[in-house]
Amino acid sequence: QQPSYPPVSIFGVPTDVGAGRRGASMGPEGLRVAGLVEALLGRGIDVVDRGDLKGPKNPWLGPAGGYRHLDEVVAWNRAVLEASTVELAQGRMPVMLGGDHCLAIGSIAAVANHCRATGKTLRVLWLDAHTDFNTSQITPSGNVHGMPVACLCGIGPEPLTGLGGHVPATRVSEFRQIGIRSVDPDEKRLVKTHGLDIYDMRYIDEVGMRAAVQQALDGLDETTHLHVSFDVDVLDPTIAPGTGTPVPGGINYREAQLVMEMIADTGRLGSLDIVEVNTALDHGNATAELAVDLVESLFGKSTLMRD
Ligand code: HAR
Ligand code: MN
Ligand code: MN
Ligand code: MN
Repeated sequence: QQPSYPPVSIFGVPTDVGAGRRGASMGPEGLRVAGLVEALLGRGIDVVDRGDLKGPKNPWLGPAGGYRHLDEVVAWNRAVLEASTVELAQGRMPVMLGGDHCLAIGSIAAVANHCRATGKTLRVLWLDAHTDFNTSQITPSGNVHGMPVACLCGIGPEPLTGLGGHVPATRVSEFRQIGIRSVDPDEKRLVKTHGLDIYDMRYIDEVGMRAAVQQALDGLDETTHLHVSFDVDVLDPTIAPGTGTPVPGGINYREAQLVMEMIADTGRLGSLDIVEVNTALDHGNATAELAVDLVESLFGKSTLMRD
């Protein structure tokens, strides 16, 4: 039985203000060139590409008060929040094309507000090499793309923690993180203190991706809004080289397909970020093309059985 999907609205968020390397700002166009819209149309999805959101350019400065480009990060996230809020209110599925992962502050704050307004339960599946739970006190870089989960959980600067008007925007218990293999020393302490539910690479090696994803998706029901935040650096750099902070030992092609297929089977996907595609670092457009292939699976394409 194929799950049905709400109509999809795609936005480009061409920014790298939260990142430590330039080039994620070209990610939206890389994903379009790789055929994202056509792939969704091919899945029978009602999809509209609403074009790129607008925001400030990257001033490329060092950290100030523990953050790089905080004002610019806030401005981009306001745009993401507003666009997502409008789409969710219309019963549509916002898909945000990054751009760096700081955009998840806006996209998930919008989804959390939507859940509060409609009585839905939020589950965030965070697919990433990194926990993105840094703060200005402990960040090794000042890059805000290493902080979105902390900000959403109320730990961070007021313009970001309060972006959607409700602090904290989300509870730690609403997150499940898969593919983690790079956590900074103080960040490690913080995620343990807060009890973040993490399925790291060692766990995936030991129990397998199927069991890990089953556990991460446990407890979903018809009231659940599932948000997937897909940082392409969750993938092994040998198959996804086009990203700013590659970490060896990531998930392989079949593991990635399985995650996406298992999410599709739940029928609960309500919103999506595809982030950290850096076309300046890619081999051709391979990383965007792989992301599109995986998104097809996320929208129900499978080899034999179900489509
Ligand atoms: N933990 C490092 C830092 O905070 C690297 C964070 C990298 N984050 C992303 N998104 N690429 O996951 O600087
Ligand atoms: Mn990330
Ligand atoms: Mn990452
Ligand atoms: Mn596929």
